Amino acid sequence: MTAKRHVERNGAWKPSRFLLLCILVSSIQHPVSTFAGMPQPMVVYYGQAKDEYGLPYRNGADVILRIGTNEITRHTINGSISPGVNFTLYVPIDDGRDDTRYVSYAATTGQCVTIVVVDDRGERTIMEGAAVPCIEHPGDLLRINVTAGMDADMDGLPDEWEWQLLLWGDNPLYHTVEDIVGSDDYDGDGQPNDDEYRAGTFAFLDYDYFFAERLARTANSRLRVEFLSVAGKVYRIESAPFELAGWSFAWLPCEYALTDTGALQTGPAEGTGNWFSFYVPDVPSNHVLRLKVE
Ligand SMILES: [Ca+2]
Ligand SMILES: [Ca+2]
Ligand SMILES: [Ca+2]
Repeated sequence: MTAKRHVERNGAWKPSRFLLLCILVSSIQHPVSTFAGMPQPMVVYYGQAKDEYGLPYRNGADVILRIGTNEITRHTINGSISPGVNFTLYVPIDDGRDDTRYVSYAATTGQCVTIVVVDDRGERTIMEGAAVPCIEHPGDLLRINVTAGMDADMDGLPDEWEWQLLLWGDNPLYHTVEDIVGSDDYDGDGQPNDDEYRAGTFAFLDYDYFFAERLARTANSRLRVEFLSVAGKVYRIESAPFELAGWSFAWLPCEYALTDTGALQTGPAEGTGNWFSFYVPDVPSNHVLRLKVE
């Protein structure tokens, strides 16, 4: 018997036993709601952690996320998860309906977090500390690349990397970290300091810079583009119609394979620390290629 039929027969609404049973069962199914918050979709911080020289960690480091002094979660780096991503930090989110969390280490929206790296030299603060986003919405995926270095002169280059130029280079014009500027070309090899930092080449050696060292047609009629890669760095190859006017190119990802007969793919590839080749099929005439590193 439903509540509606009960009203029709007696003229006044009375809860039926069935309805009472439903209310009772409902309260039994969710007893936790009156004692603690409810879980919401996790927030995920992910990205690439690099050392003070801009080299992606391959192993031997933990990325830790804290709220205040409480550790919420950590990721022990063991290679890459995908090109350019070597950590994910899953943050459990509580709906914050009261002061009791559904798990003790759950966060709530509006809280801000800190990220640190622990490597073989201990705990390291990250250069991007002020850029780490706070928790705003359950289920957010938040990309943040982190660098375990210092940047006292706030030029985006780790000071440790800049000191390397001063210690190993011989350019008499530079004496302090403040003298090193990203847009300058310390070693005069044609590539600015910040490009060499990004590529992982030595910005104090004029014979070390990022370029395709070999271009060759293969037995399978593909174009082999070979370069010296840095482990963990992300590489892309793109093509565009050659336009003389304005030298503006409409770059698009280029199909490539990792061997001469391998399956074609697009998207990023991750460096190995050794010689690396893109095998590009059928480059249309009047097209140009470019090789990128992040
Ligand atoms: Ca700096
Ligand atoms: Ca240079
Ligand atoms: Ca160089």
